[in-house]
Amino acid sequence: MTDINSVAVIGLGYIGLPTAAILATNGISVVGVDVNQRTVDAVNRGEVPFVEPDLGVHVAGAVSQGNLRATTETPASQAYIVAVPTPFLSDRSADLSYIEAAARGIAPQLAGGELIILESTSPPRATRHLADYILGLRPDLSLDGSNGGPVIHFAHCPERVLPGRVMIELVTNDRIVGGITSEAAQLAKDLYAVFCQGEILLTDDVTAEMAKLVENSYRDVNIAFANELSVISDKLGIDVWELIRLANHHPRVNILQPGPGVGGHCIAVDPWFIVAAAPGESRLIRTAREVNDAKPEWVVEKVREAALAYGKEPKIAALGLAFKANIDDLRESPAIGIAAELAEGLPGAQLLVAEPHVESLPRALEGRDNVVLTDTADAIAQADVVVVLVDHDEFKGVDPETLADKAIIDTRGIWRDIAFDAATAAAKA
Ligand code: SAJ
Repeated sequence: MTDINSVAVIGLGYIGLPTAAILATNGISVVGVDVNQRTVDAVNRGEVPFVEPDLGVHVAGAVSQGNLRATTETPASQAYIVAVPTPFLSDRSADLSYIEAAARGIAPQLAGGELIILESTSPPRATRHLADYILGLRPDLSLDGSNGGPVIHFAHCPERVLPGRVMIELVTNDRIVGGITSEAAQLAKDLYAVFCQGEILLTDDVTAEMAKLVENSYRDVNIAFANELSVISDKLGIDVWELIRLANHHPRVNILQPGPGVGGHCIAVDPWFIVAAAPGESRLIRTAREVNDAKPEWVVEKVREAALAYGKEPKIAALGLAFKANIDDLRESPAIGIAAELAEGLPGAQLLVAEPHVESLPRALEGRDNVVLTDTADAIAQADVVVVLVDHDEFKGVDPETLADKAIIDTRGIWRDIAFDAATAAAKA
């Protein structure tokens, strides 16, 4: 049982807002804080400023119950959850300026006894940096009472929810809670137990920070393995999807799926925080990042080869812009870079982009004479070359007959059977 009944959540983005809403619907009095007035206004109307299944119902319910409100000013509270962005800087180390800005809002409100939880994905020792920063602003406070003043508790509790399943995974996932002190870890555990039905595992702050980074690096390294296999298979003239399917019949082998590269704001970013913390030792993690980052260029080359076979003015259908299937999230999506490079680097080429989850082209593609956003059937009908960049369900349902006579570059393996049938038919003819 927690004694905390008021929480301020700093940062109302993809993680902060769901966390604020789930605490509020479980009876905690929550104030959400964001620098963006439009986000604050939307939340106060009970609305959600981005797409995430079931979040709208939670926010609307919590606001109408009176347990959730939003503001631009950090209020006094018994606990603070910091869920602000930690992008990387040009040298790929983490930019902690948003965490520091949150700390400047919290520091004047502290009276002693409060719990401050960092949820943002963070490089090793970021929680200590946050603690040092706040205690630097408030030398009357301390971690352990050693200066005779009141104590403040600091913990790291990384989020691990999958976009698209956030409201389910917030409740069902296990959580790692790392405290600078064991008392801080226990206080944070008791607070998360208000809504979390998974196991809540206690550790120290730096191990918790690394656990989050390691989870995403594990995935990055394994996707890099699949991407490397796809390039090797192409060279050897074999089907990588069949290769992986067969190898995965082994009881201890589970290879992931290749794609056009790795997107999203987590897996393509977090491994760099480990590399920055231990550059000489992070050889595999760095190489995996490089392999995945090189994949879009390889795809561009494949499309270029196919397009050049059609003469000077090829029409290319690019299917999908999102960073993964069935979502509208374009952040760090390799598909956008590939489409932009095709539009720019192939003289005379026309690009027909189909992305059923967006209504307009992103900035990297808009305003170009040779790029149009259209529907899937039209893009395919007009194209000489079709490149699949995202495995949206809509693309899986395409009529194979509409693909006859087109060159197909399927980076997600969704049309394996179509390609196989076409090859069989050609062999029989
Ligand atoms: N991808 C592949 N092949 C695969 C699996 C994924 O190419 O076999 C690509 C996807 O197409 C996408 C990228 O990887 O471009 C990332 O997609 P994802 O679904 O694997 O992960 P994210 O980025 O949506 O969410 C991850 C999750 N982390 C792990 O699964 C270890 C999530 O649990 C984290 O909370 C989230 O990062 C985060 O916020 O850190």
